[in-house]
Amino acid sequence: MAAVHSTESLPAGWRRVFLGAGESFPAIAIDTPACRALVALQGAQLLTMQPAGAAPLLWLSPGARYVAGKAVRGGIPLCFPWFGNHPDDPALPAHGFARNREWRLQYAGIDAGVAQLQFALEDDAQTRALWPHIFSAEVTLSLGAGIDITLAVTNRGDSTAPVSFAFHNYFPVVDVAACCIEGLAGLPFHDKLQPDAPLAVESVPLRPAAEVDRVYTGAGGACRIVDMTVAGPVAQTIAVTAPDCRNLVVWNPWGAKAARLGDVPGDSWRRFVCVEPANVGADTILLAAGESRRWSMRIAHA
Ligand code: TA6
Repeated sequence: MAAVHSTESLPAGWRRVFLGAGESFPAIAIDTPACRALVALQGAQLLTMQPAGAAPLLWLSPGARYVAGKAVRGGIPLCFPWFGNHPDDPALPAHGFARNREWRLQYAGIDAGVAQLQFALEDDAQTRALWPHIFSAEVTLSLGAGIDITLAVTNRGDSTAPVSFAFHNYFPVVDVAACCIEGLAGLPFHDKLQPDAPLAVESVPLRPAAEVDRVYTGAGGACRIVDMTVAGPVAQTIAVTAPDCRNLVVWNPWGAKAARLGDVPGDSWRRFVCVEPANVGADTILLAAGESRRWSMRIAHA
């Protein structure tokens, strides 16, 4: 694949843009007959994506901040190489460093009408200080009628590397209190809001009615977010499939916690629900020296 390092190398109609007050947060604005999207180089993070003639597939906070090294609230933040608090030091950044580092754009092009982008990240002194492993990672995005994303990681060190990750998706809903997440019934879950509680088992489609922060296990990697408030014969439904992921994390901070986040203004917390295919906790991946693994996810209107 040809390396792409400058605006001139982007396909016609795509633009290199800079986000935020300081105009210093580089991103790529994608415009094709199939979709429009915005991808930040930091975190190789897909921020927005709207298929032609359809509703957006992702939510981006109206209060999102574009500051180098700080996570952006919305789209698909990539939590890697750990999920949640750092396994050894909770004072270190939550959810790993991948979403806070600028990735190198390796390729940008269009194949059969589908936008293709590939980003790369390798270890350096900063990452090794946080996670003492030598690695290379690639994120590949295919954007057409839906979103296909793949994370590929190679352990280039000589010791086993523990990897936990999540595709921390923010999905748009009219009102989180009137949406339904299907595909979780029968799955055990850990409720992070009741850390000492034993695993519970989901019995029905989840309809959030208060702050929710749950890690489901044994997920078959498929679920649907049904926006029950969308008028019309069929509520808007977004289907998520990620067969390589054994966990699904569901999160919404609700009003009180959202107010403390600082980048979810007003009642915008009502407009999203996070449903995150992941491999975390007991499903952390032990990547052997020299081993490569990849995990994929598809998001589309059902
Ligand atoms: O995925 C759920 C979660 O782990 C929640 O506990 C909450 O912390 C959320 O991620 C957002 O984390 P962030 O660091 O992006 O604010």
